[in-house]
Amino acid sequence: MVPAVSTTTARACANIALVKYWGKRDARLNLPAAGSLSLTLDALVTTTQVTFDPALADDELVLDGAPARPGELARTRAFLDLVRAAAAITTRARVVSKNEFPTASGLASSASGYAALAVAAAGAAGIALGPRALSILARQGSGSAARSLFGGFVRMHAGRADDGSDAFAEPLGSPLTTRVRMVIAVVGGGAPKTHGSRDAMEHTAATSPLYRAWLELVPRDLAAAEAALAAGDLAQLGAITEGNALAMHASALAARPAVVYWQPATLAALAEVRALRAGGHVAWATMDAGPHVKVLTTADDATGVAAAMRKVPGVTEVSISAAGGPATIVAAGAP
Ligand code: 2P0
Repeated sequence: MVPAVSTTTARACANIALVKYWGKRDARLNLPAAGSLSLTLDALVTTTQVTFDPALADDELVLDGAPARPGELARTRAFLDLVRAAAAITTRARVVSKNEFPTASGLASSASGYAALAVAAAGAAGIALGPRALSILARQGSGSAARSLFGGFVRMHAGRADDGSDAFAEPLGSPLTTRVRMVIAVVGGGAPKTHGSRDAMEHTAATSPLYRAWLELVPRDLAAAEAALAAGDLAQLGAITEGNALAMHASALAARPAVVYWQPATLAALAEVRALRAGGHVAWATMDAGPHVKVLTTADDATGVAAAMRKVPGVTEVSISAAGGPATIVAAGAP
């Protein structure tokens, strides 16, 4: 039994994949076609309050101070339905979510958003779920959200079960966790992305002649990245990170019609990363479903790398993140 009105607030950090998630084996349960590996980032935080309230006729969603668009509300309602089913309740909820991201970052917030929502909604509904169950729940909101339940380096398992019970993430300890930094270079002022990642990965899987090669590559990159993490070998991890992101984009570029996220400044930023490396810095690039370039580097090198990225024409904003912690409840009880 849920109390008449029940509120929980949770926070979660976004993550950037070093070995990417790009394609699904089941769209309904949102099961990834392959595993992935990410770094949770402390500078990209979503805080979400969920209030189950019997007085509500429908779910409500406020994002960054404004009522959400119908599509966003529908996706959140479907997610809350999963939580209601697990808690055996029918009460509607008010969800108030706020992103503390660098301004105009143009960065995806579905990872931190659905991780914070999973923790807050489960808490407010009164269901006690362990980290693995929360990761499975968050995955059904957004695949990358399954990883944002955890801090530091995180491994997502594709799993094999039809019901998705083995498609969850778990943290990976590494001597590199405290040493690494991610420099995020925003290209194009954070304009809305040209292709949403959900549609683009489906289109790539359906039409790209390189998609099969991508699926064959991921397990090899995952094994090598895990070995590099265990050994504390940042050069090896960086080489895998950059190669894997470019392979993901190669598969998308080969889709018909092509999925092209790159802008001229993207190429300039990637060239700067190679130049930094040639100059003796630790700097390895990765890119997601957008034109921005993220640079894996060290605490010692981060300031110099960020300064160099700021000088790249077309780069509009640069921020530095350290490894972030796990998703947590920050407040619970009556509103
Ligand atoms: C990643 N991306 O591993 C990859 C790389 C984008 C490029 O995870 O459909 O928003 O909600 O499960 O999690 C973005 O995909 O996709 C993503 P859905 P999601 O970070």
